[in-house]
Amino acid sequence: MRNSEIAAILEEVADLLELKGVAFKPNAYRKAARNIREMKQELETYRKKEDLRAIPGVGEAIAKKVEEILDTGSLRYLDELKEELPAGLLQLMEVPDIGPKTAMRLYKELRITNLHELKAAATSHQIRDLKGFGDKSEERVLQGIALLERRSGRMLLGYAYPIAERLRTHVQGAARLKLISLGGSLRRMKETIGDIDLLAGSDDAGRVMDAFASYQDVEEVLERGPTKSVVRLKDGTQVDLRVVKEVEYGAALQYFTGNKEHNVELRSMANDKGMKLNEYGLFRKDNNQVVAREREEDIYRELGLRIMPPELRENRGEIQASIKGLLPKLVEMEDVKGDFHVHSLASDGAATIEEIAYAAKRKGYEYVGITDHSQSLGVANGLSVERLRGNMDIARNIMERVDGVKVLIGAEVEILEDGGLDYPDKVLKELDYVIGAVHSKFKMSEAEMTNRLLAAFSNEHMTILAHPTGRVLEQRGPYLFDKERVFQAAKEGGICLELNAYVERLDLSDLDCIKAKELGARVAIGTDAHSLSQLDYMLYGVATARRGWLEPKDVLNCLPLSELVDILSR
Ligand code: DGT
Ligand code: CA
Ligand code: CA
Repeated sequence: MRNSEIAAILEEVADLLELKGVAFKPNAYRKAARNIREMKQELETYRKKEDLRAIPGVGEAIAKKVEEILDTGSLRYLDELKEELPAGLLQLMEVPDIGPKTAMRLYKELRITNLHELKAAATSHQIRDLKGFGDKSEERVLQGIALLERRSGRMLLGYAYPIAERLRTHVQGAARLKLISLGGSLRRMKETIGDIDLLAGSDDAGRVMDAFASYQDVEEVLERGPTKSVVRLKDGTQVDLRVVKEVEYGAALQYFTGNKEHNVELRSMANDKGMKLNEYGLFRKDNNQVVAREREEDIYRELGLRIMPPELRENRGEIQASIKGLLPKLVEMEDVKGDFHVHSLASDGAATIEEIAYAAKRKGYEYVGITDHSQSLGVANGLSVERLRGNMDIARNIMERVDGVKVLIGAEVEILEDGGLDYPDKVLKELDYVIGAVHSKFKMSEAEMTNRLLAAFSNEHMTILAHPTGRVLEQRGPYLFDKERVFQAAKEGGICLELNAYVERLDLSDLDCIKAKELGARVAIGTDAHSLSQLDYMLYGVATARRGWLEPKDVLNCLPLSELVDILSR
C-alpha cells in the first residue's frame, strides 16, 4: 500500500462522515490524510522504526485504522460507513465537482439519492435553481455524469427506456412512420443497455434521417448515412438509428433485436432446413428466393417456430419451448392489480399517502401498499412505533374518503443482524403485511446471511422479502447467501420474494425469477417508489419478470384484492 492509497481511504472516510453530518471528525481524517500523503517515506517502512502517532494529525484512533489498512489492505470502518448510506449517494460524489456538502444538499433539497435522479433533475433544470448553483454548474453536472457513464459503459434500463421512447415517438410523428421500433437489448428490456438501437422501415430513408437529426435533444449528429445515423443527445447518450426498406422490416427487426446467441441458433435452424437467414430476410439456399422478410412472425413461422416476446430471446430455452408449443404466457402490465412497495412522506418518500392512493387509483390498481422504513433505519427517517401508528391512522382515514382503491398498511422492516425484525411482534401484527429488508451488515459470511434470512422467515408476520439479493446495478454486487435454501424456505413458509422494480435494483433479476419459479416461490413486484412518478417503475419490474419467464400465476400482484387477504395474513 502506498501512502497515497492510504490517504485516499482516509479521505473517503472523511467524505462519508461529512455526508452523515458528523462534526469535527472529517477534518481530523483529512488532516491525517494530507500529512500522510506528503510524507517522504512510505508508511510501510516508517512504522518499522517509528510510532505512527508521531505523524502530525495521527492520534490513537487514526493510527489504529492506518495499521489495519497496512495489515489487511482495507478498513472495516469504511465498509460499515458505506453500508449505512444509500449506495447511490456515494455515487453522486464520484461526479467531478460534487463533494459531500453538495451531495447532502441535493439529497435534502431535491431528494436526489442516485445518479439517475441527479441526471433527471439536471435535465429538467432543477439544479440551476438551487441557491449557489447556476446554468454553468448544471451543465458541468451533466458532463460529469456522461463521463461516469462512459466509464462504466452501460446505462440502466429505467434510464435509457424513456429517453428512447420519447425519441422513437418523435421520429414516428415527424417522419409519419408506421414501422419503427426499439431494437437490441432495449427491446429485450435487459437490465442494462450498452447502446440505444432504433429501427425504422421506410422507403424514404432521407426523411427519417431528417426527423431523427431534428429532435430537440440532439446535441450532435455523429454519423449520417443512407441506412444508418448516429447522434449524441445533450445528456451524452448515444443513439443508433437504422432505416431499412419496408419489405425488409421484419427480418431487420428480428436480426437487430437479438440477442446474438438467439440469432445464431435461428441461423443454424435455417441452415438445416436448406435456407439462410440474415438481416435482409429468410431465403432459399438453392435459388435465393425470398421465403419471409416483411413481418417478424413470418420468419419464425417459416422456421417452424411460434414467435416469442423479445424479453425471452436470450437463448435460454425459448427456442425449444417454442418448437414444443410450450412458451409461457408472460405476465403483462394489464395483469398488475397493485403495487406492494411505496414510501410516503413519513419516511423518505416525497408524496402523502393520499396522493399515493389517488395515483394508484389513476393507474387502475385495486390496491397499493404503503411501506415506510422502520425505526432503526435512521438515514431514511425510519418510523418509531409511535409515528408508525400515527401513519396507520392517517391511512385508515384516507381509506374512508378515497374509494375504488384499497390502501394496504405495511412497512419495510429492517431485518436485524440476528434475523430479528425491527418492530415488536405486537406492532407487526397490526400491519396488513410486512416486507422484511436487509439494509445493513452486507458483508456477513454466506452461512451467517443465510441464517439471518431464515431467522427472519420464522417470524409469522413476515410476508415479503425485499430486494432479496441486495445488489445495486453498476454499484454493488449481491450479498452472499444460499439462494436455493432461502428460496426453498420462502416457498415452504408462504413468503413472497420481492421483485424490486426500482431502476437501480431490479432485484430479483431475470435469472433469479427463473430460479424462484423453479423452486415454487411466489414473486411480489414492488416499485419501491419514493415519489409518484416512480410508481411508473412497475414497467421495469414487469419486464424483468417477463425476462424471468413469469406468468400471472407466479406473481402476487396479479391477484385481485379478494384473493390477496389470505395470503397476506398467511
Ligand atoms: P447491448 O447494446 O450491449 O446492450 O446489447 P445488444 O443486444 O443491443 O447488442 P448490439 O447493440 O451490439 O446489437 C444489436 C443486435 O444486433 C443484437 O442484439 C443482435 C444483433 N447482432 C449484433 N451483432 C451480431 C452478430 O455478430 N451476429 C448476429 N447474429 N447478430 C448480431
Ligand atoms: Ca444495443
Ligand atoms: Ca447497437
